Amino acid sequence: MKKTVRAFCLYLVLIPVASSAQWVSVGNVTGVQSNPSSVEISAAEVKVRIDALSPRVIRVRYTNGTSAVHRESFAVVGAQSFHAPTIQVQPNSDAVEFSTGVLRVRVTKSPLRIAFLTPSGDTITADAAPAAFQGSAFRVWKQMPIDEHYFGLGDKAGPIDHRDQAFTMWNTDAYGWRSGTDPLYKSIPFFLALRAGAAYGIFLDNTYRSSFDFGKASRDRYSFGSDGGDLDYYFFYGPDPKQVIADYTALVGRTPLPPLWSLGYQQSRYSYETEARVREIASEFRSRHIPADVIYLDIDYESERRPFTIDRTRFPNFEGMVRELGAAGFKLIPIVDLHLKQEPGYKPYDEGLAGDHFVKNADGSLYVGPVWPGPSVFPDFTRASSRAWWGSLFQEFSAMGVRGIWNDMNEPSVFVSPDKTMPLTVVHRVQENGESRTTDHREIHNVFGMENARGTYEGLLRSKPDLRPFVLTRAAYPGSWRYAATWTGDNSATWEHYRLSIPTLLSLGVSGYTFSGVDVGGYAGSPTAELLTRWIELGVFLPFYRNHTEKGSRDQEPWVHGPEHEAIRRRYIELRYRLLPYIYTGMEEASRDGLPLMRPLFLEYPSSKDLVTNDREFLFGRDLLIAPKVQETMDAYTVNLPEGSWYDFWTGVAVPKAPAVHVDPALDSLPIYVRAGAIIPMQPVVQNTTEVPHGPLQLLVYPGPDCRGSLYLDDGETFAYQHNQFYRAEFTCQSSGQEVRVRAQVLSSAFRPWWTEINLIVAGFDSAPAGVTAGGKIITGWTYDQARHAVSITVPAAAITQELVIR
Ligand code: MIG
Repeated sequence: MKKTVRAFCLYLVLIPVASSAQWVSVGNVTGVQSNPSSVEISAAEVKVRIDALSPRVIRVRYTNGTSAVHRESFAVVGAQSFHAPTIQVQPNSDAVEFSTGVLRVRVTKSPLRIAFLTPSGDTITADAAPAAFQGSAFRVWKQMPIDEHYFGLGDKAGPIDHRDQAFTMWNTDAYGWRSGTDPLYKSIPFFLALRAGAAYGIFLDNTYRSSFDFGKASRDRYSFGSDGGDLDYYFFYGPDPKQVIADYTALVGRTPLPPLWSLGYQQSRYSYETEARVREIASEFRSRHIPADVIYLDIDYESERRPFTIDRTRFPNFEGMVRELGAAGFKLIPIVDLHLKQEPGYKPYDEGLAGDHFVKNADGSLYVGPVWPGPSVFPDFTRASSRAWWGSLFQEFSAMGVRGIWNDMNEPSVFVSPDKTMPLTVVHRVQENGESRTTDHREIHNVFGMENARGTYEGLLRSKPDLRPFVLTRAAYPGSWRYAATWTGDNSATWEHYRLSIPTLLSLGVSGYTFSGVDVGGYAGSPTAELLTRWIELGVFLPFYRNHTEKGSRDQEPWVHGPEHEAIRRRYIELRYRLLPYIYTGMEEASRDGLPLMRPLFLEYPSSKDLVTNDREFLFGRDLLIAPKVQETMDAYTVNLPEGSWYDFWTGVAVPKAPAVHVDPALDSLPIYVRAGAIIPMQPVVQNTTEVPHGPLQLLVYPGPDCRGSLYLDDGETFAYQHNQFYRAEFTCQSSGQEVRVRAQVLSSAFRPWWTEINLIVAGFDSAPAGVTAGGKIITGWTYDQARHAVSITVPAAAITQELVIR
């Protein structure tokens, strides 16, 4: 006991929040029990269980008297996808140790500290001090080498490298947020650490208010902890950062393949207030030939802001509007908030009350909080039966042809100060897989929005089981992407926010959130013409591409600043549609490997020291590098191209090597580079995704090392792809001297693609080639483009598997 007290004195210095209550360190190891793939270690104050889920994924759980009960996780869905290794635990006098073959886990005995090591004994990461508890709170400290960088944690707005900063996880409606505002809308307690090219990750599976400190409180240690719940974390070893994200998303789930239309351009505002206005917006897009797939309806379509109602004076023929705009290739996505007006006679309220579906106060009375409709009640989304009831409320919309729903305000946001959410004492019922219990808002707050989106997703799926649902959520916890895409809430129409789009979405991507975007153009305030144009350009390369703005701001549709800006914006939105084969293929890959479409450079080039913290540039998929101008007053700037060769996307010509690429992009030019070795599929422009592209599929071949590309296609909206109804092809190229060979392999052709011809455009020819053969036979009809250094050949779709040789 004496020792524990001494340890406590040490921690009091380290923890500024420590009040009079005592932090109790875990103490010394007193017993060890080994199992086939886990070890249970007893110490003075706790038990620690360490499970090897796979050779590179380790789960660490502490149990102490007051805090941990190890409840079922809201996030973890894929623990069974790993193969647990058999381990041999080697206890010796000062440590307990085992190896998984890929890494070693060493638990020092006096006091209990955990280290993860490489097989050769180098430290990957190690406790800097024993974990400690204070009532229901806990904290873990780990060593922080000076060259280690930290990424992830969800929608944290600021530099992608979180070093020297501290963060809180508490879902918060943060209108007016800016760089450094914390917490924000989402709580993703996962981070990836990178040092000298090697990565590991840690996911703290804890829904309570948690915090992460990467060297703000102390220079040589980082720490994480929570106010309550279990000290239960997962350690993922790379060393490839992609491996870390792949394993983490195998555990907590990945983004399902979204409907193709949800990758198109989307237009929103708070609010398009009448049916006539919605139709007008739709016909503007079509008559101006600006492609678009989705229009959003914000809260003013509702009657008295009551979810699931329609204001019939302003939307007299809502059903007809959905149908007619549907025929014109538009999906309408209504917002449906989770707060239901407390009003007898309002069906969702009456039904929910009768079914006992609402969150209650500790004394058993109904919890009522003020939001848009006035005094409101809230479905108890963690209760499976209440979630199912909520889902059933979407049947009417679904029957009208509504394919997507927007869930806002689900932090949950309540109009009370200062907390802007429910009291921590409200009672939630958790009902899952036969387990049934009650808990309070401290545990449920951070998963409330996820379970709200889940209810919506499952409801849409139940009413139209053949169609992939689309849900947009604002609040999130790990796993939310299984149900919904997300956006970063109420940003502002400023250059700062335009720039922040990049690090914020890169952080989300590293955190597992692939399908995410920002309000293009900015929500609060109104952008200048230049800012909106540049933002629409950048939006082409954000996974979720939606323009949205607040009430009272100026109109923000692509045409509002006159023909010159409109023409540029149209060209970029067209580029988005031309890139859909690449984008859709990328989302299909993400559904299988969990890697984000929008990637920080370090994900592909972990060993390039000078790229580690770069968050002005990013990769879109593996092969496109986007380097926007991020400051209004910036002149020429340097683009940091990673190792290897790169082509300029616009000119098609290889970028001269070093010293550096300087650009000063004019209003109509977003710097885009293509990795030498990429094969990018593109399609002809369409006005929306229901239109069949007219013309050949294009394959842009950029010869270089490791030359490959792939293409995935299906019907774009049903689940038939799960029964092999898809098309998949893989392409490779080989180059030597003035000779390039392109090969294709069709892996599945069960779904019949739209093209009958394929146009290959092969870059990198400084002069016209002598000839082209396909399958050994000389073909004619190819052309050489001097300016682009490119050879263009169009072949019948069926000939794609013949080897093409250009020399
Ligand atoms: O309190 O529905 O972030 O996108 O337009 C504001 C109105 C509520 C906040 C969302 C925003 C939406 C707005 N909502």
